[in-house]
Amino acid sequence: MSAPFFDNVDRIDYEGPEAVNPLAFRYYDKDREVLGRRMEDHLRPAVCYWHSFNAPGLDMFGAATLDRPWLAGSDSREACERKLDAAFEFFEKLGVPFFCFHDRDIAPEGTTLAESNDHVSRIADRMAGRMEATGVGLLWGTANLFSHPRYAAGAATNPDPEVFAYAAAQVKHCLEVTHRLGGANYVLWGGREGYDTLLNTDLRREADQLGRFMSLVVEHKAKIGFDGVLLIEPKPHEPTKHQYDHDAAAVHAFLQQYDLDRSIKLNIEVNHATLAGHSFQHELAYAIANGLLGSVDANRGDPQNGWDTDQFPNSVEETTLALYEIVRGGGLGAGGFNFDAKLRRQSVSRDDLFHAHIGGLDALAQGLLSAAALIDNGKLAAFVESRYDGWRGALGRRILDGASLADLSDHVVANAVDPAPVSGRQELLETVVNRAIRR
Ligand code: XUL
Ligand code: CO
Repeated sequence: MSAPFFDNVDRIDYEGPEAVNPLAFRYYDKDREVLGRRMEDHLRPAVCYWHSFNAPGLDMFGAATLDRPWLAGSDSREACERKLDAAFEFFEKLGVPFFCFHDRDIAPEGTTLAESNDHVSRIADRMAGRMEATGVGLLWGTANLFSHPRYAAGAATNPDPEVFAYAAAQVKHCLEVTHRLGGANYVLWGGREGYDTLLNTDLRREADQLGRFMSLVVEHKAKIGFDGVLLIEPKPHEPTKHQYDHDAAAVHAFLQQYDLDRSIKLNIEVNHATLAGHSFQHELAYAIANGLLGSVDANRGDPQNGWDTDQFPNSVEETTLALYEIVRGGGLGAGGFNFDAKLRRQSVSRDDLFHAHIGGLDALAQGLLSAAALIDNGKLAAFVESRYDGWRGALGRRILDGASLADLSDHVVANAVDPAPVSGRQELLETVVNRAIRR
């Protein structure tokens, strides 16, 4: 079967909150100005190749369920060309500005690295043509360093240096292809960089290996003149018991330890944040507070399940809090919102891909509008500002400027200091948020 693959769907348009057409946006109106910037420029949404065009609906208990005609004979280059057609038809009809891929999503693995690289390069040539013709850009590329059995014990953190070398060679090629396609970022998810048991693991050595690997990537990026942003994507576990890039704070410490904190930023994923026991808002706030926010993988977990369910975002409260942090933090820069989200196994129809992305984009747009309302009314910011007033006063400045414990002791005794508790107003602030949410 060949294109069109989605012939029962036309271009998805914005039809407003009262629309009845399920194949239309109710809130995502890409040209609408929000706080002086187009909605599309705030969100920079991207569709991912892997969940939407590669995954056939397998799970550990059962076979493929999804209607994905382009996947027939999925190991061949011809099938990958069909997949490219399907993907670009979808990107255009949905009207998103970006997509993302792993090298192994777009082209088959060969019997040697040279053959694999050749497959990737040839598909990338076709891809460049489609990008040119449609105006759809690459938000980021990444190398799959976790599916092949050679990576079972990790890539950079593998006990075998030959595996490190193989992974380095694969990233070199994928980084160059991403550069050639004008990618805005390059992502490194440490798929199996972690351990299943400490009984066979040298933690110290593996951290140094990972630090060395990232330094090599930074060096090669400069060498080829790629001016996109390098991003590490934190995740606490799955597939390994413990992933080294556990959360934003752990990656921050790693980057500082290996002197990489000015060269690499973070790709924050919602469901990875919640797996780590954090909220999405927390991971964003941490990254922004430390100048590390790069991009976002948009999805959601299931509160009753402890794994990475990668469902499409649908909580407007969650997207509101996230966009409040992002917009106040200065925006996503070269980053965007990549839908690293997959359909449920029973959502077998091809057009379910549209319903999922329309819902996800509307949830982001509702979050953006709600965040803008919170920023406009200024209540949260004013409260936080006034809460720290004392730190702008004489005592606060003295403490930060170097008062010693003895100085502070003298101050408390001399002035009979006796601070009274002040309300943190949590419930009031939660209501401020709820009242701003655009449902
Ligand atoms: C896995 C995950 C990856 C990365 C890219 O949980 O999120 O798809 O986003 O390798
Ligand atoms: Co991801």
